[in-house]
Amino acid sequence: NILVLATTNKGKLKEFKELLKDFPVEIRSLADFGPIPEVVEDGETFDDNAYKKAHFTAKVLGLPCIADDSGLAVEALGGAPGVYSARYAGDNASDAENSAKLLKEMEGVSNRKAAFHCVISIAVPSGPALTYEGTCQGELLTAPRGEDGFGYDPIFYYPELGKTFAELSMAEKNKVSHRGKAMAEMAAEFEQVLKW
Ligand code: ITT
Repeated sequence: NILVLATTNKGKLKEFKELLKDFPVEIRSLADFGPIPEVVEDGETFDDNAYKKAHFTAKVLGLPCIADDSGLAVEALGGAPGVYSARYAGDNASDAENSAKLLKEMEGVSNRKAAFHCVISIAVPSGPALTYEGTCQGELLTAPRGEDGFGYDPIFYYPELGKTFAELSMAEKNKVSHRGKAMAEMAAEFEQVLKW
């Protein structure tokens, strides 16, 4: 059973490899294939984009694919950056630039509530797809803390553990994160996934 991880995000890739390590599948990443056309991520929801990425890549490669669309929704900003999290500070913005822009937008704002969202979609070349989701509530700090993780992890404080996501090991983060929760849902149905 080959399963392709259809993501170009190295942080996600690492977490998925760890989350899937005990599953009866042979993991491949996009780097194992030649260049493939880029997916247009123009959906308005995490669901739309996750499905698009998984469905398109499964068709192109002729293999079952798993894709993740995720992002950070900040309450005081009406849910922004949301589906635009990867390019909040511009099309080729770095993680640090995106976080810096968010901290600037949040200067002087006292409601710091934020939630990570993740939708995972698994698609097979013939078309059908299954989706799973997870969310994780936290608070935005005013300055980054910690070295691990990726994206907005250094400014996302997780009160239950008293640390930012960048101060957690990957195993600790996977236990509580939006992605970990979505994967736990998928794990519960993995028999069904494998029947494809
Ligand atoms: P792929 O589409 O190739 O998977 P991407 O980075 O473009 O890669 P998204 O469109 O789903 O993926 O954007 C998700 C962004 O949300 C990501 O770039 C981070 O900035 C942020 N994000 C998602 N999950 C995160 C996490 O666990 N920790 C920190 N930031 C996260």
